[in-house]
Amino acid sequence: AVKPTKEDKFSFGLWTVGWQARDPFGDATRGPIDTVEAVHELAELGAYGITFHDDDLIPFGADDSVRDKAIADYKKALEDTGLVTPMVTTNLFTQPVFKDGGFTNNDREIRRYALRKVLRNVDLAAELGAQTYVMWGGREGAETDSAKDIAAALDRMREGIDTVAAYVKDKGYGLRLAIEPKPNEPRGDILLPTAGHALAFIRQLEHSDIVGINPEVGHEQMSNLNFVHGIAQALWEGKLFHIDLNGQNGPKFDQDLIFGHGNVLNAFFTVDLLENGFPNGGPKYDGPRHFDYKPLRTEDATGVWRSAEANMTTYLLLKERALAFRQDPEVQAAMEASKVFELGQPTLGEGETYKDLLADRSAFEDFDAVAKGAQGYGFVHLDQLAIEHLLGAR
Ligand code: 3MF
Ligand code: MG
Ligand code: MG
Ligand code: MG
Repeated sequence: AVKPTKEDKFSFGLWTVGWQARDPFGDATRGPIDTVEAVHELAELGAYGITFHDDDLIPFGADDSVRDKAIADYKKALEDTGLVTPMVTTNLFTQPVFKDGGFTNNDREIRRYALRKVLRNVDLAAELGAQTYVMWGGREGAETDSAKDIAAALDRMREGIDTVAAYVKDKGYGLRLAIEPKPNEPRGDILLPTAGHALAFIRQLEHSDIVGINPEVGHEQMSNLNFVHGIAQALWEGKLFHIDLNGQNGPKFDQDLIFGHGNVLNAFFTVDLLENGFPNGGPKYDGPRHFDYKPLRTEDATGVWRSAEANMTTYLLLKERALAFRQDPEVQAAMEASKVFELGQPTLGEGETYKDLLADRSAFEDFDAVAKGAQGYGFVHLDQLAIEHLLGAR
């Protein structure tokens, strides 16, 4: 049951298994990974997809012949393995030119260059048949409140994203754009820091119809937020276009641990929502289960592939337990007793208006607030059932 197959729709960023483990205090502990080898290894392990930043596949500044060869080799590896590329993204953060950002750099020439870099890679994404184009603005931010006009920066962000969206529509690419929120790191503060900020920003776009979000477990948890609530609100708005799964232990630097190797109970409910949907129905996620993690710096090549496998195994184990949890009659009864399904009923009756509500004495004048205040909800019992399922005790 825990052997991944292509139907599970697991995908990995090329930069995840390819991470050489350079950190702010230490050099690389591993050598570079060959793209073709990575495609073959991931296919072997049971993944269905691989994703990349332009610079992961094609070295920054490479001439056309190097670029063409890198793309041709990659395409051949995809053909040989049956792996697909569901998502593509741009690196607007590694090179010194982007140290003050891409779309929101104070320097206008750099903003124009950043846009061209994105449009060029959007063409490649479309050529490879990707469905989603992710935008993580890692350098779109500041360390100082004096040097960045936030209103102007948001104007430029909107301009940049709308320009890319207009291009995608004009070209008939059928791609959707997904903003990836993150509160900080590498910038002291990053614009659109949480899922909620990004969802609100999207409403200001001209082309908001093809723009959604790509939330990452660790990014929301770095802000001490509940990841399940974040993706739930995005799903509810029809805006969960893609997802970055990984692990994090509370608010600290971006850990990028293996999925589940962190807040495991929240990981359980993440999988429960993705696989089982909302208890009262509603939109369901059917996109890739994409892992954006880093193999620990302590690992060698063997450890890298073990860690890739561990993401998928953990997901499948959680899926098995989440399905058992929802199917357990005791859990269903506990959810009923906790009034989880009652929340799915509209507060006003069918056709009822506030006038009827005002006329309903049982709603207020005759309502016994003291008695209702004394009732228990049984949430602890329900959550304990979840823990017992998670621990394999049921
Ligand atoms: C950084 C990230 C990024 C994004 C990627 C877009 C380098 O914390 O999460 O990974 O996921 O740029 O997909
Ligand atoms: Mg990240
Ligand atoms: Mg992360
Ligand atoms: Mg990410």
